[in-house]
Amino acid sequence: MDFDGFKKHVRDAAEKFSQLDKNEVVRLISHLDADGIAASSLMIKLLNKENMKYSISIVTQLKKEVIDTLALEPYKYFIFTDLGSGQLSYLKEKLGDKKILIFDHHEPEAVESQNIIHVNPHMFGIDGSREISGAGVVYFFTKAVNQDMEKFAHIAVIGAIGDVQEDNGFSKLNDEILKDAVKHGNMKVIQGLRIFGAQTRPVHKVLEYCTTPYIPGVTGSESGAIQFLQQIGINPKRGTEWKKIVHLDQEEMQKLCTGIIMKRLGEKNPEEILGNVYILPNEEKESPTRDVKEFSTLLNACGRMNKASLGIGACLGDTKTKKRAIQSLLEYKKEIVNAIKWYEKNQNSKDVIKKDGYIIINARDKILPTIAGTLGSIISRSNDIKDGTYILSMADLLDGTIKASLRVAGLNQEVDLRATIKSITDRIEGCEAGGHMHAAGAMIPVEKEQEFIKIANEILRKISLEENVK
Ligand SMILES: [Mn+2]
Repeated sequence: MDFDGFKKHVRDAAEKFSQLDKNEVVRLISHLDADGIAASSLMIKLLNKENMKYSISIVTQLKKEVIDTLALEPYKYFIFTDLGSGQLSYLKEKLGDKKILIFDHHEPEAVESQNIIHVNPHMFGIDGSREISGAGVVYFFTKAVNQDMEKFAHIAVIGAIGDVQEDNGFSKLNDEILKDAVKHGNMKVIQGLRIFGAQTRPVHKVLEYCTTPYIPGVTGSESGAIQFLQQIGINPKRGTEWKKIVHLDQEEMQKLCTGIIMKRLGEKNPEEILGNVYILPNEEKESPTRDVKEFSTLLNACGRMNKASLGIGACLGDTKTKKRAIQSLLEYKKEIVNAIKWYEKNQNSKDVIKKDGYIIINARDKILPTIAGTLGSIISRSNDIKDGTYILSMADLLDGTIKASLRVAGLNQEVDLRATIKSITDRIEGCEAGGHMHAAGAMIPVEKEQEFIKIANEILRKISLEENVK
């Protein structure tokens, strides 16, 4: 891993950026997830500082059609953040006469990119899936242009956590960013319970929903969680209200940590639940923007509710926008509840194929396409689903394509979901597959819907039969 080479490359890119004509409007395109929103926020901050104007779009995927549309636009400068490296050749083909800047951490396409300012850790043997996020790449670049950007390092940490790059600490590049954030007083790392929702959810709910790590007898059971709290001597309520983790005093916190570890004694690393917790100390207490993990969830929700701009505003610290972003988090949760209700009501209809070993759900326009994967994940965690069951969920996008997501039930399943969904899409023309081992997805032209379901049926049946034999 050539960290020095990467840094030098970043400085070169900054140098070239400084030579751009400040009177040109920059066209900025970023990815829809938390990291992409964080990345674009940092870029916007820099463009503001440099007195440059911009026009921004946030997209789920940099599909060919998106690039085709961009090619028709009058802009001279195009900046891509948290995406673009995988589309180098098509970008060159369509936007070849424009100035292109790409700041990404996804595996790049293996083509020459001389005319493109392309910054990607993979070019220096640095693993972009673990070592640095899209927001992190943008952070190093913006800091090289303007040292003052160091004050916004915490935004890059939110991006890295959104992309699940934290594993009870960070590796080199992300760690450097974290140190900058701490130095400027915008982030605090404390030792505590590494479970989601400490600032915002009742303690018993946090425990009930805690799947990583798993707490035997508590995870998945509300009554189990309440009983557990009573057993270890914690009153789950204060007055008429449920207590949150942030309400616990030191003694209660100690009881809770010990209690969870005791419950987990039979598991691999019973103490895994303790460790680094990342706090944004300048954010209000009990707000979903105080805990970095919750903040990244907030950004994700904004993106999925088609309100990425609110997420950007929240990153940039605009108080009013932050309130609206939190509002869309609530709407997002409502959409998820609606999706679950739809599934429960329709699970025996023709829209759901339920077989031994797999479930195929075609929600069409009944659920938000951006939460099809989330619905699949929730179903995969429900108690009445056997471990190893595949869940394929589909919903219609507005542009004549269908978004499909593949998940599998049970923790530690040794499966490669990306390979599985690819084996389906490879047999159908015009389909694109993506994702990784534990969560994968595909885009299918609407006219191939039935063909996709038929082949998915075949392949998932075959895989589940093979796994039953093992
Ligand atoms: Mn990313």
